[in-house]
Amino acid sequence: MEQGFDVEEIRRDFPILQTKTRNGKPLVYLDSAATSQKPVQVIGKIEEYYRNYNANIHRGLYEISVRSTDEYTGSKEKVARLINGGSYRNIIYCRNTTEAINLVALSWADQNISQDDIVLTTQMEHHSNIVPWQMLAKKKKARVEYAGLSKPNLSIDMEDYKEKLEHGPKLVAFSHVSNVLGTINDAKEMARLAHKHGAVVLVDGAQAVPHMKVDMKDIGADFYAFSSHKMLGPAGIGVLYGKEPLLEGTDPVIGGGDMIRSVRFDSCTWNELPWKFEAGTPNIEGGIGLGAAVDYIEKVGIERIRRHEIAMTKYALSGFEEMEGVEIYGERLEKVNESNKAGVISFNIKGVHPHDVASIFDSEGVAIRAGHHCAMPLVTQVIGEPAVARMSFYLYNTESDVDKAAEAVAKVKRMLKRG
Ligand code: C6P
Repeated sequence: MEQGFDVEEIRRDFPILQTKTRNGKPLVYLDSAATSQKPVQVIGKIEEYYRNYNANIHRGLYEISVRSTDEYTGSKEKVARLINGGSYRNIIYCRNTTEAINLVALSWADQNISQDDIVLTTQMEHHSNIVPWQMLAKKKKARVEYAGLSKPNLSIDMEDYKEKLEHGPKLVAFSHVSNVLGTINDAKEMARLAHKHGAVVLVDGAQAVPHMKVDMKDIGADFYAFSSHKMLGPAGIGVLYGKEPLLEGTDPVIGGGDMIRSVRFDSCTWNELPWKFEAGTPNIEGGIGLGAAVDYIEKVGIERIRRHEIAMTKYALSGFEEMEGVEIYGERLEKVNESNKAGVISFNIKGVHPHDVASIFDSEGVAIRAGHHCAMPLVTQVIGEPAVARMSFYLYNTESDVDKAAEAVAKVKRMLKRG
């Protein structure tokens, strides 16, 4: 493996990876696209907060409140640094990617999109980048359009994307990395083209930031959303990055404590960025835990994580593509490279429902996800299956994990394969 990247040493930081499943098998965790495991450094940071400086932020002049405020704001500085996204002022904390996208839908989009306007998205989106736009379109009598995918590799059909841009969308919203196919989209080029047509650009980076170098200045997105729980941090905290002029020009949608500068009986004024979008007491330990997750990722090195995952992905594809009766969706091994495929592989075993596949994997201690992966239009209408099985990798996975998955496929075939 990569020089300076000792997976065994990394695995020792993740207590859950030392555990066994109920039938005594070592846990093989291949579902990091759903949520990642957490290292002791993150768990410990949250405990440190509760043990030593648990206090509300922005509200106390006493020592532990100043400390919690500093740690919380400091975590935003770390997030901003990780994504080259300016400062804490550009980083709004919400619950997750879903809430971050909905925040844009309910604020900027609600305030700027009107009847007959178009929101352009793609056919590979997670529901959280489809449903908010459908809801908005219904309310505003606007329209949602979808850029199609090219076959057979199911990457975004750039010709179709360009053609749909000619319709003049007000907002273009697409995922950086597909949670089903692992496809890495050329976010920079897609944002450049959208901007050329005068659209505002939102990128769903839920599957990108945990796994690869993501640079806001380079990509140029106006809004970018991701979740802490997929990047070694705690659940219940997510990030909306926004460019300052857009955030400044947008009114908040949730009113209450901390989001105001002054309140009178007849009016109020907003607090400065990012606080005007964070009404009420936030998820303080979540923010602080996310900061520790960023520290961990930076210590290992995001480029090294990427190289480890692409090696794992190629290793898995080389085995799975050879298996009789196994169909894989997305880019094939011969075309896979560091810039087009993340560590996500969806597949089906001919004649077997993916839920049965996942159950048999589970009996071997191998955790994978099966279903529509909250991307129902992609799975049912584009791939044309009711569900798919999916394995996904992170920095703590090994070739031995992939071997266990391959053994589980053999077991599925022995037990269930019909025809
Ligand atoms: N995908 C998966 O198993 P939340 O749940 O808000 O943290 O993230 C939503 C989300 C948005 N976009 C993409 C591309 C995603 O992959 C996800 C979450 C998980 O694939 C849970 S459904």
